[in-house]
Amino acid sequence: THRFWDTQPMPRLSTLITKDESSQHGPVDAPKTVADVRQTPYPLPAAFEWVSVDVNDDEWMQEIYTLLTENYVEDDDSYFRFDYSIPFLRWALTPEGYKQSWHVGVAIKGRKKLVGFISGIPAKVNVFGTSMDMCEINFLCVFKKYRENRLAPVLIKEVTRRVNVENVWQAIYTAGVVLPTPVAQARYYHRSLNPIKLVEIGFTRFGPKLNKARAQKLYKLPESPLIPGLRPMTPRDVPAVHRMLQDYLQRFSLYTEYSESDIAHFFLPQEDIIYSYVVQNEAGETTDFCSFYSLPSSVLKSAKHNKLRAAYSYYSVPGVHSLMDLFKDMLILARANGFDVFNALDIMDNMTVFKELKFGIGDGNLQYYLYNWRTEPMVPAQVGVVLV
Ligand code: YNC
Repeated sequence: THRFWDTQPMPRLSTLITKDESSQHGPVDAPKTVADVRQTPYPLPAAFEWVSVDVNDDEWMQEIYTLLTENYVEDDDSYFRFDYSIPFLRWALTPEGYKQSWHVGVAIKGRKKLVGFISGIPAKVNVFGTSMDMCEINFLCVFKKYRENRLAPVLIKEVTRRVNVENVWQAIYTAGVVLPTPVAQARYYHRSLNPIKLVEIGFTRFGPKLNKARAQKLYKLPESPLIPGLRPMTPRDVPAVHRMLQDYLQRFSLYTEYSESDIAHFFLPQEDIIYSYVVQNEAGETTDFCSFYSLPSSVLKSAKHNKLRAAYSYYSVPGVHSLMDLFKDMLILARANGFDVFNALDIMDNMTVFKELKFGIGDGNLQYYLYNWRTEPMVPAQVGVVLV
């Protein structure tokens, strides 16, 4: 049982396997209006207070960074912890129409010191043909010392309240843990770019038939991309990328409906944040698109290295070229940009490239959730959403 999650408007866990109640698509809760929403913040322990974090304030941004870099997601054996950079976090938290009130912090009273955080950004999400204004939830974190004190449910209830007062009633989020109730369960795959370092830091192990020299040869990549006309995306490409991505994403059961301003915000290249490329043919037409983002991890148990540079597959749209060829060029570009590993989920059509491009399966799943929306469970190939 889940003391908190059983009180929330989520389908019961049994629906994950049985599909029984799932022919009904719609909200789990009876519809409410803004007037029904609690007007005051939820109470906190006396030592703490709520803050709506101003991400344009460098000191507060540093606080979010410190909280996350010391306390955010680790692997099961604590070899690595995500190390989202400050510019990355700003990028992730400030699409057009973002709301400061959805960047929810718990601070020590009277001090610029965060002990908890959760964020929401607005997103238009399409689920089996129904388009909804939703909130995309990310970066839920509680300082290690204050764990297991039921602070997470308060953060979740408070962000829900602040989303509901804006007349938004659904949310999308992902998590490693299984809670009531995933709409899909995806898996990470990893492609070594710097196999020797990955072994040194405990990310991978050489199998029985692999040693340093063999691994280097196995994972060797060309110096520069192979697709003629592939180049970084520029502001002039925004309308074409918008069109390509929107057309492509419609084939999935779950996807984001991006505005043109979202496309500019989320895809224009920024070093160490987002890498996006288009293919332009000789007639000047933009035919294909691919992108990955940069999310390093702190290396916690190595004397030799303290950072893992990981590239994560974001959105790609094959056109004239195959997804295989686009992924191959992304591997080449990621390696050329100094990344150690290229990660991708088995969502969209990604599964089709993993074997030939020498990706290996990771451990642990990434669960996709919709808050207050009952729908049919999906296989990863139906999922068209990547959350950073
Ligand atoms: C989690 N990841 O099951 P029950 S992902 C949601 N997402 O509740 P306490 C989680 N709930 O089972 P702690 C969760 N992890 O009793 C745990 N829970 O019903 C549930 N880790 O609370 C848990 N970041 O405060 C239990 O636990 C209850 O002190 C226990 O805090 C949890 O960002 C946490 O993995 C995760 O910082 C904050 O362990 C802490 O352990 C931590 O006693 C490392 O909490 C970092 C980490 C999570 C990354 C993410 C997505 C979050 C989604 C939250 C749900 C959003 C709902 C939609 C809201 C908007 C609605 C509208 C409209």
